Amino acid sequence: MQKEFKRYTVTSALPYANGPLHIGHIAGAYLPADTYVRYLRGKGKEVAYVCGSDEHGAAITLRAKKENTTPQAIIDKYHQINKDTFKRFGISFDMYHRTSKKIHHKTSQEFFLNLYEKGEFTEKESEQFYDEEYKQFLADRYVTGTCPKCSHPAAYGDQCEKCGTSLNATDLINPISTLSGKTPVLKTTKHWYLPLDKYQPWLEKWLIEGKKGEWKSNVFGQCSSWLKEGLQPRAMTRDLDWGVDVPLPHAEGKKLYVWLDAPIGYISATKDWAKDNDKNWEEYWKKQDNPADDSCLIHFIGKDNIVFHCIIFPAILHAHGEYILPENVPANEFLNLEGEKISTSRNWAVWLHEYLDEFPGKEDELRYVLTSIAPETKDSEFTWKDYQARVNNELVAIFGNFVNRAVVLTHKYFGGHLPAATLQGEDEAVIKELAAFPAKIAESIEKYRFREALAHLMDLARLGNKYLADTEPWKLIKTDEKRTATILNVALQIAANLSILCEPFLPRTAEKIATMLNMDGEKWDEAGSANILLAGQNIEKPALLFEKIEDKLVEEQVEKLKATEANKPVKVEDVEISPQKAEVTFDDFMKMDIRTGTILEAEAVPKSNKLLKFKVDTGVDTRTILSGIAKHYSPEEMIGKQVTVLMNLAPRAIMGIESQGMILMAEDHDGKLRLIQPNEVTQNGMGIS
Ligand code: B3M
Ligand code: ZN
Repeated sequence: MQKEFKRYTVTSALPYANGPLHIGHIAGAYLPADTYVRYLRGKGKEVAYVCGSDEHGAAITLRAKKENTTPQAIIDKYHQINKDTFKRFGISFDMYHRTSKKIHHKTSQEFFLNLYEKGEFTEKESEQFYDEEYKQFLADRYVTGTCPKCSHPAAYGDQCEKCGTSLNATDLINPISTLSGKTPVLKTTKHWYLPLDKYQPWLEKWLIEGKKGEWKSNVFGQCSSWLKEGLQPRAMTRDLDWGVDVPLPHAEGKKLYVWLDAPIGYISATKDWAKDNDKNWEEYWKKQDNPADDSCLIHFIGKDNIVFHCIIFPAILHAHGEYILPENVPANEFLNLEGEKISTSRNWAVWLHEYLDEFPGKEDELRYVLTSIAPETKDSEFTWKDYQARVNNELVAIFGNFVNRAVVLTHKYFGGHLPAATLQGEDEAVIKELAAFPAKIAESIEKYRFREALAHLMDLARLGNKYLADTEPWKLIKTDEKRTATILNVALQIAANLSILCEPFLPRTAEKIATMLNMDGEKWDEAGSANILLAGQNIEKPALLFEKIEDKLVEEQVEKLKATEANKPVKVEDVEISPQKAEVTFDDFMKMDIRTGTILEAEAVPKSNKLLKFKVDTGVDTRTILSGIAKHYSPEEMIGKQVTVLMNLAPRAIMGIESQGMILMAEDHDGKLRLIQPNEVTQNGMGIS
């Protein structure tokens, strides 16, 4: 059962001001939130929808280093770009704040002091990684290494983005400094820790008992697995020169952990919004005397932020005591692009500001497609072909076509005045169906099922189209003007409903229809009725809602994507390149027996979609080797290829077959495998060193 709230505090993850926004960001944390708050506002609820730039942390300082400039220059540049881009796209934040603002520094310091004075932190000296060359302690993104949980080789010092686990830097295996590329040393330093282990029982009760069946299963599942493993204390301070100062004496050079200050950024943003809008920020964040007056707090985020919003920030809010806790955290999974992961460093992305420049006036088309394919329960994929198909076959052919026909025919037969209706059975049946739509769409939105909600909306347009197709007013006009009048009245009432109900999803389209139909600013609760428009009122000339997307336009986009990727030199500091592994000695290396060999036979391994089985002539013998490359090479194309073989790898059985060595491959950062072959064909069994 959905609880009723009169006031909502809705947040979208604060994007780091270290780069522009791409469609993956938008589909994850912004578009669903915007849809949700537009719906709430349509329902007449009080809403504060806040967001802003996250301007602290290694994401900013490392970017500044890469662009050879200052953190301040980076945040100023990207804050402005992202703020403008959101606005152009129609994301309707009440406040787009920034964490560099004074009020934010003050708010997060007060929060820290509140917990400090209550004795909630544990002060502890411990050994932390230190880069001797850069004379800097390393935590978070300053250090990468192998994840102790899932063995991902490029986990960060605070989190593994592959398995989502939150880490302490010293948990990493084979740590490497992002600054110097060297193995860090350990050095003693003092920090203030939040004893998450102490909050574990409380979190279990609040989250596991309280949110089961209510939160999305992808979110709940991640949280319960972390809780099962047991939470560890987590440092809330860092040795850095960029961020919010730790507000304690003798804490020079110490800053608040970015994941402490950033979520408090939601509160700072609300304070600034309230100040300018004659509101009381505390109503939006603090527990009220009567719990029924509490606000409903909802965090929209991407899946990599789950631990911070579902475990750490709630623990902080709870430790403070005066604050409400999130009702829900409807995190989305990731959006892929044209078969590959979106990658900022490789420029494999559709940048929102570029889309807006290149597809002027087509904001709603992108909103439509991104909501239709939203990664709500699992990763999903954007392709330009699919974008084109959805716009052409759904928005143009169904939605736009229906509204356009109703308006055009009204002009043609009734001079642009809404004709009066005399309802019959078939009209009443359609009106009855219409009446069910607002609740159906609302229910899906309230469950954060935006794809489903949008599908219902399209069904309403389909209903309108079917009604016109069944009644054929263009034929009827010749014999029965009165009946035609009724049909166009009902059709335009459906169009008016579409305007109200599509507003959360397609705000510009909603406005266009409302203008065409001379609507009166009707809101959600007025939808479902066939009496929105009044007989006799003016209907404006038809304005085209959507245009067909031509092949050329999407082909150009695919070309652009491929071209930028091919031209892009791979940079070592790009985060997706796994860092250098721990040093080995010459003797270690010489232990490996690597030789040239030729594939004699190749076949797929039954029941495996990864493995190929090879017979390899290694110059010394013919042996069986299994290799997990079936997704990258077919057995046929492997036969006759000369390869490089690690000969003395201990044999091991995979799916009941013994593999006696390893064929060497290069793996790019997206997991594509390529054979390592000698430059020219040589004998088999040649040693490689
Ligand atoms: N700045 C976004 C990210 O992890 C991060 C979100 C903060 S929300 C308080 O990419
Ligand atoms: Zn991991």
